[in-house]
Amino acid sequence: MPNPTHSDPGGRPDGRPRLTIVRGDITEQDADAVVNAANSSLLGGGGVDGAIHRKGGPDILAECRDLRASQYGKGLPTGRAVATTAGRLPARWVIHTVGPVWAKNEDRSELLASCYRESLRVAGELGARTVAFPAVSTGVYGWPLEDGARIAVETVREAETAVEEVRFVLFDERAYAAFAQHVG
Ligand code: AR6
Repeated sequence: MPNPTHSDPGGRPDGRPRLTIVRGDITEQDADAVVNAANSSLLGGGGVDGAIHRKGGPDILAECRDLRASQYGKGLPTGRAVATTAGRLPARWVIHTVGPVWAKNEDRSELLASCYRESLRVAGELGARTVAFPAVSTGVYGWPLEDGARIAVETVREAETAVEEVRFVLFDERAYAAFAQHVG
């Protein structure tokens, strides 16, 4: 019988990514791909999006404009993800995903889960082995942190992907604590 550790050099016999959490800045992550909490215009904004474009430089925005012109004239739909190169960031790619805006009277959890699933799908297509995620939708888009952390971890944990490591990069202690409840 083949030894499973030989057929799975990444050490993932169950086909699930390893989950880690760190406190830090997504723009400083040494990962193959970093995920951007973008908006559907793909033209930048505040929070993670602003930081990525500021530190990554103009090439990222130029690629986003090309994507708009070629495929997403009406905007990238919520829950979807698309990749560009990463400009001056240490990563190779930026995967832009559009989280849902929190709505008190409507359950949009599936759209938030879709951001994580779709980002991992795109990462897998690119051949990325390590992917760093921010806590999508929990800033400007108002998603309650504890719930956002639960959805993020559950979704990634259930994902079948060739990605070997998923790193959640949390900007502050509160976000780190919310994710720590689910990872570990
Ligand atoms: N590294 C890691 N996490 C960060 C960083 C950083 N550099 N900066 C902020 N966070 P947000 P959203 C945390 O607002 O809620 C933009 O304008 C932050 O504390 O970046 O999905 C876009 O253009 C929060 O926990 O994304 C959209 O219009 C989390 O990252 C809109 O904001 C997400 O906060 C998207 O809103």
